Amino acid sequence: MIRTPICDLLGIQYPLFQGGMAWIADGELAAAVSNGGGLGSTSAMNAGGDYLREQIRIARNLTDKPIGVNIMLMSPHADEVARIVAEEHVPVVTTGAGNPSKYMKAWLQAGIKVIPVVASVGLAKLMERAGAAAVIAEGGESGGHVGELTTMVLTPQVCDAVTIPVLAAGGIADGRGVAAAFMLGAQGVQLGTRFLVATECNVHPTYKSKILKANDIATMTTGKRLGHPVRSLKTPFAREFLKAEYSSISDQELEEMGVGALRRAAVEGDEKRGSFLAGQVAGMIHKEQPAAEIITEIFQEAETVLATAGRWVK
Ligand code: TUI
Repeated sequence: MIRTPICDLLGIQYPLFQGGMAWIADGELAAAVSNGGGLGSTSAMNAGGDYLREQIRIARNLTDKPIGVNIMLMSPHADEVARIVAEEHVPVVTTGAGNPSKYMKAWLQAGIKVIPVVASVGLAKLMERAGAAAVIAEGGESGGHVGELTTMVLTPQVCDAVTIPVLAAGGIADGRGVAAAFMLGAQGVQLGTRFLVATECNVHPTYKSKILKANDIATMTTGKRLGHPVRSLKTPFAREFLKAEYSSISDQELEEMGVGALRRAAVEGDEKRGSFLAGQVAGMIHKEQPAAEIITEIFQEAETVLATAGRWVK
C-alpha cells in the first residue's frame, strides 16, 4: 500500500490529485476521482460563480469525500470564485497560472488548505511563507499553461527549497511516473491528461479520441510571444497560431485568435478551430476507463515499480 503524509493531511486514500482542467473538470469528474480515493477537483475557470456553486453541489451530491476547486488565476472570474470557495467551505483550493498571494489570508481564515501550482523555486518558497499546505511542482511536459522547467529538474529543486509536502505534475500518466516522482522527493502527484479519458469525464468525445490516437510527438507549445505558453495537440489550428506568432500581426490580434479555442475543443469538439490542450503523456494513454480504475491501476503499477527499483543495486 502506498500512503504519504498528503493522504492524512487531506483525508484521502491515494496521494493523487486530478488536475483542474479548465472547461473540462466538472463536479462529476471531481466526484469520480474522489470516490476512487484521490482528490478530484472542479475547475473554476470557464464561468462565473453560479457555475462553480452548481459544480460544487453536483460533486457533493455524488460523494462525501473531500473535493477541491482549481482556480486559474488568469481567469476574469478569479476574484469572484476566490470569494465563493471561502463561502462554500471548500476543503482544498489549488491555483494555477499565477501567484495567489492576495487571496491567501482570506482562504486560510476560512480554513481552506491552499495548494498552489508552482513552476519555479521562487514561487514555491513564497507560497510556503504565505501558509500553503503543500505545493504542486508542475513541469512543462504538462498540458495547458506551462512553465519553462521540466518535472525532472523542477521537482527536486522545489523539494530542496521547502519543508511542506511537494506533489509532482507534468509527464505523469502511470505507475512508472508516480514511482519516479517519489524518487525525486515528491509525496504525491497530480495528473490531468490521463483523466481526460476517464469514463466520467464529460469532455467532447472527439477530444477523447484525439488523446487516444496521439503519439509521443503529438503536442506542441504556442503562445510564447504572449508570455503564457500553452501545450496542446498539434492540430491545424495550433500550427496556424504558431505561424501567426512569427508574423507581423499585433499581440491583440494574436490574443483574439485564441479566445474561445479551448471551449470550442472541449465543448464542441471543433477539430478545425479548437485548441486541444494535452500533456506530452498523451502518447501513453490507450483506453477510456473509469476514474477509480485509473487510480488503482496506477498505484498497483507504482508498487511493482518501487518494489523492483533496487534491482540494480548490488
Ligand atoms: O494553469 C495551469 N494550466 C492551465 S491554465 C489553462 S486555461 C488557459 N487557457 C488559455 C490560455 C492560457 C490558459 C490551461 N491550463 N497549470 C498550472 C501552472 N501554473 N502551470 C504553470 C504555472 C505557473 C506559471 C508561472 C504558476 C505561477 C507562475 O508564476 C506566477 C508568478 O507571478 O510568479
